[in-house]
Amino acid sequence: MSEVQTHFRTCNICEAMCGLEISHQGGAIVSIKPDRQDPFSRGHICPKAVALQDFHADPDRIRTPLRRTGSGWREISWGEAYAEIGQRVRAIQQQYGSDSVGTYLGNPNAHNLGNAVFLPQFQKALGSRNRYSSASADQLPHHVAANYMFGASMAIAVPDIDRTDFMLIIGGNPVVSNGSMMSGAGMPGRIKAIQKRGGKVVVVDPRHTETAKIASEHLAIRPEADALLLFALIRTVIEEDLVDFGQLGDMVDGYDRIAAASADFTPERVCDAVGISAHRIRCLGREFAAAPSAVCYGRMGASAQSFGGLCQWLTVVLNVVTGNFDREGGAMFPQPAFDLLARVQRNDPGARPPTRSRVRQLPLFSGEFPVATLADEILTEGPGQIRAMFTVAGNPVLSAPNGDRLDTAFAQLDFMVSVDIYLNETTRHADIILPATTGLEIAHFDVFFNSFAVHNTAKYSPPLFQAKGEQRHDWQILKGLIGCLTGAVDDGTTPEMLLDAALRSGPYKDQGLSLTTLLEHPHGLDLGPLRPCARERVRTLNGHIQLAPDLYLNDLSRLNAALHDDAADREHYPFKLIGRRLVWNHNTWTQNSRRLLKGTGRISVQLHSSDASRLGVGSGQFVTVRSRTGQLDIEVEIDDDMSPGVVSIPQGWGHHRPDIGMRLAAEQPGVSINSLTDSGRIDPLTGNAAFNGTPVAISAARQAA
Ligand SMILES: Nc1nc2c(c(=O)[nH]1)N[C@H]1C(S)=C(S)[C@@H](COP(=O)(O)OP(=O)(O)OC[C@H]3O[C@@H](n4cnc5c(=O)[nH]c(N)nc54)[C@H](O)[C@@H]3O)O[C@H]1N2
Ligand SMILES: Nc1nc2c(c(=O)[nH]1)N[C@H]1C(S)=C(S)[C@@H](COP(=O)(O)OP(=O)(O)OC[C@H]3O[C@@H](n4cnc5c(=O)[nH]c(N)nc54)[C@H](O)[C@@H]3O)O[C@H]1N2
Ligand code: SF4
Ligand SMILES: [Mo]
Repeated sequence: MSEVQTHFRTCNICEAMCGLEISHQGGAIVSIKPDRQDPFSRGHICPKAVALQDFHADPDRIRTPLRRTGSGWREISWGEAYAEIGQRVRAIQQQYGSDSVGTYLGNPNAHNLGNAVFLPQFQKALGSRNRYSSASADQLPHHVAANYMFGASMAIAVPDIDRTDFMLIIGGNPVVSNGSMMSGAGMPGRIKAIQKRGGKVVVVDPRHTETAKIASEHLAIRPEADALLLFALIRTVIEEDLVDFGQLGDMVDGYDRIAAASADFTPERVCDAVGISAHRIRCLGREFAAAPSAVCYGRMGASAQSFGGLCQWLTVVLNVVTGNFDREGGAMFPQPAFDLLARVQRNDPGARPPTRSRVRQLPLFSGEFPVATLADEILTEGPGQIRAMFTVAGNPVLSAPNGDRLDTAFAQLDFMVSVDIYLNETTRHADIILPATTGLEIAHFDVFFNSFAVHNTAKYSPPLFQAKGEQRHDWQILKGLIGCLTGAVDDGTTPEMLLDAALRSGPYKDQGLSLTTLLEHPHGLDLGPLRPCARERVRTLNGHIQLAPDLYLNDLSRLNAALHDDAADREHYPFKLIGRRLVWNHNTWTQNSRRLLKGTGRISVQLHSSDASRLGVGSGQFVTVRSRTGQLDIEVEIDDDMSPGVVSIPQGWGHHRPDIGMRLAAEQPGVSINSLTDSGRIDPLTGNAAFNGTPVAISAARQAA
């Protein structure tokens, strides 16, 4: 019997970047524990990390390239796969143009070093402007605000959570999600620490969430009213003479336009629509401005909604006008070792209006169109129609708004290729599925999430296990695809080479940081707390923060209209649907692990007891939930954590289709919230999906439990 060995690595599942200490013996896992010496995660993990071994050993993982046949799937060689892909894709592009082949990139790409560095080359080789990703179902409004206000979409300021005295969390549930656009492990401890040092945490959320339960105060807001609240807070700060730019006084443009625009959104005017009293809003504005340091942070509830763009813009404005931007305890720019801003030139993003999509004229940001219009681009005939697709690490049939329509659209494509680890709701439509490695089988360095991290660190983890069967690394597959599309010969570049080059030219080059240094520090390297650096990182033409870009001011008439309830909508769809995340699953793909499935419990619609009694339904009973575009049956869970009139369904579920290859997941399929969400509901400013606030009707269902 071989000896027990120890391996240190970073968990690649979510943004928290937890350090793991893995004991293994003879190719089998003995234990997966937190790495207490990891300078970033400091001994934190969640239940999902332990499941990394399940994904590695999972017999349902795809191990060989698969070709769809009339009756099922046939294993093929890589040579055969690439030959067919090259020939079919080139033929389609020749006949219908480069844009006739679309791409969709899902969330795991952001956690994968090889994909981060080789996807741009793949996109270039394909040469299509029809690019889509999960970003437009998620954090796109953050990037648009960063681009228009700071000149670079990756210039994201994050809460300095470990030093702040006042944290205002709008539409985020870090106790369950482990933090997002605010990467940092052990969020519950960090939130409690704010209160222990005499500070305050206020959570604004229509649900009394797990985070609200450990916060100092919870304000139950009406769904999608956050931009109104934010404006009223800013208005309070202005009216009560509390504006203070701190160290940034000479680098802020547009304040007068903010002052003028905010006049329409006083606490007294917005309070009914927001559902929080004018008095409470004013007090909150004063408290925020008076705190020694404070930070406002908005996440999915404030992004994936009809005013996501305005919310993320106003969040920055509130931080700036109270002197809480680029200072300790406020919102700060991380300085990652692999610096994605390194090559961004000074520019003026507002100089030209964004390119628009073919069918719905939705904006192109960061080189992508909104996923909410992907089905339209496939189903609507005419020049420029998408006829073939590549999906890489994405499952939009379950994750995109009105995923059922995308299910129909994918079925009609001439050709589709998926790079994935499972045969699932999306990849089942592919003609060819290419099997990727993941988790314990890959090298890891977080290119993206170190750019959103609450503390600067760097860590590289080599693969622990070899790929099984014919599996290849995503980056090797991408290189193979580039080869078959262009005929280019592989130049031998590896992700490690590109990482090393980035480290050697990055912000820590003077300290001699390189891949070699990281290899010498298997627990990771501490690069220090966040420090003020806006003057180095802002990329606008004059180097100033742009507080009032036209893009946002032009959207304010829409916000004004939101002060009045849509009575017609309310009559047919009396409830507002919001999403929720569960501790034991990550989006749609971790459900094929027995231990995670067991921990999950029931997939239910949560509703307030007053709503349940009005509907005459009890916990455990099934109801039919209907939206303008879909319906589903789901079990009721009466829960007074919900605001009356607001109901919640978890995201990431619905593995019920008989022809998927995730056999465990199919045992407890749940339903997909995105059978209800409407791809017509977007934030028109950014094109981001507006999942939250979807109007729904509920009635008792016939189906038995
Ligand atoms: N209603 C509603 N919808 C939502 C959300 C919500 O809150 N509410 N949240 C949205 C958010 S924030 C996100 S990020 C999106 C996620 O949307 P997606 O990214 O489309 O969904 P995932 O479940 O993350 O899909 C991951 C896919 O990658 C595969 N995979 C996993 N690891 C690897 C790997 O290493 N390599 C490869 N090649 N494939 C891999 C999985 O099998 C799966 O097919 O969902 C969005 N959808
Ligand atoms: N366990 C687990 N962790 C995850 C994931 C997972 O699937 N499972 N997914 C990961 C991903 S991809 C992401 S992007 C992050 C997301 O991280 P978070 O944004 O922290 O997670 P969510 O649970 O989506 O939190 C959104 C919150 O917004 C609230 N909300 C809904 N509508 C509104 C509204 O109109 N206004 C306000 N103020 N609040 C509203 C919801 O009640 C919810 O509490 O989580 C990551 N972490
Ligand atoms: S919190 Fe995220 S990174 Fe940490 S162990 Fe859990 S899934 Fe992995
Ligand atoms: Mo996400």
